[in-house]
Amino acid sequence: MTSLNQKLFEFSQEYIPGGVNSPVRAFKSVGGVPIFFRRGKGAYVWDADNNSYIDYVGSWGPLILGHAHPKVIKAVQTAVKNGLTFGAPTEAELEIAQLLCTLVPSIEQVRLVSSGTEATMSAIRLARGYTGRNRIIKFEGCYHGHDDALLVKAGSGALTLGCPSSAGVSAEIASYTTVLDYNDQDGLEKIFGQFGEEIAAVIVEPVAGNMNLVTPKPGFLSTLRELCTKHGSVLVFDEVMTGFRVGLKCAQGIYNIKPDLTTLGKVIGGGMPMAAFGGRRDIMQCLAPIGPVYQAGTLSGNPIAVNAGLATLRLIQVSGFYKKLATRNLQLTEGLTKVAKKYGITFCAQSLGGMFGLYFRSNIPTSYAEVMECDRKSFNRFFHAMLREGIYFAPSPFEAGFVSSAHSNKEINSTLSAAEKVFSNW
Ligand code: KE4
Repeated sequence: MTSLNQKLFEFSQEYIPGGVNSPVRAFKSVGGVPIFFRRGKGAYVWDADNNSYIDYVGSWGPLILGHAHPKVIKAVQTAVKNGLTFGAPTEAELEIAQLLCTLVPSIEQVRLVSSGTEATMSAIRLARGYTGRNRIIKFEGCYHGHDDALLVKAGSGALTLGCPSSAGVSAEIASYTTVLDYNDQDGLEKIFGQFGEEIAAVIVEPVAGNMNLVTPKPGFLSTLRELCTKHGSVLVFDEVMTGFRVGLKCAQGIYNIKPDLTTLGKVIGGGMPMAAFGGRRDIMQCLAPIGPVYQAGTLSGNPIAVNAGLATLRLIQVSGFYKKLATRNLQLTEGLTKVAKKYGITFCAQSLGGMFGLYFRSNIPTSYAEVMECDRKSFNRFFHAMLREGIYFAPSPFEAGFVSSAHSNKEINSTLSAAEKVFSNW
């Protein structure tokens, strides 16, 4: 019997390319029919056929408090009564700007936008405007949204679909983007030796989450910082995913590296369309209307999104929030690793704050090349088997996973029981 989900997907392909509004949702790499969700509450989501799942995607990172947190919902309900948008300054924008500048030490000034892509696109333009240079450095497997200059050997959906360098990006634009290997310190030193004074910016995910989870090797980020300082290049930490996900001071606080610019998104909007870029005052002062670098947005700083973000940012500051999140996350990754080992399955996992990586390989990957050695068939088999048990992981081997404060012992234990059943029948 065709499920409602299947009917909806067939129908949606009539009106939406691939039936989805973002490629990574299409289940292309895992196969099968994407799930149409109707409702979410806490750690759970329900699909169109009313099947429930424990959700480890959390809308790709924003839902650090879980779905429909009462205090976030209340903040949105209160805000909408006063109108949806003004296209003019509001006090809420000032409050969240002040809060972001307080929580993230490297951010002296910040500009709000509506998506992570807007944040990274604007940060790159700002770095080019500030330095008067064109060349940017990015890393293979890192994804920074779909701006032309950054869709070169990108991760996430681009990698999932096997088109890391998209059609439609002109060769001229791509020629200013140099791609290096993540964690390749020697490659960094070489490229700066060659082009140092031409490099406007280096943009990096300080913890990579778009080629699955890959953490920086000791020295990688500090070498980046030293070389950018030496050559007058802008160091951009793309913390759209890691911002307030890996800790209250973001990845830059964990690794104690101060970037020149930081991009944020996901968690800061609490599930609503909101992102931001910010950093050194002297760089941010180059932005219109006071500087020559133009950047704008009709719904930038939208009061509904800002209030959802403020409610979220207040709750993650509660003492012990990240300790509990990391403990829960570790319980999941250590538990999965233990069960896989019990049945002799080549599998490993790691966690950092509220994000995790699952890998069908014998040890934790530290580079794009090592991620590509993961057994994708096993991942796909695991993904669908766990889905049948009511556990929803990211539908791609090139995505990180996320736990929320709504994931309790109950959800972790249910997940590990499901994994026991799946791996025992491997
Ligand atoms: P958005 O434009 O999708 O809001 O943000 C782009 C972006 C920028 N930087 C980083 C580090 C990101 O992870 C993202 C977006 N992440 C993907 C998931 N890995 C979004 C999911 C999707 O494309 O549908």
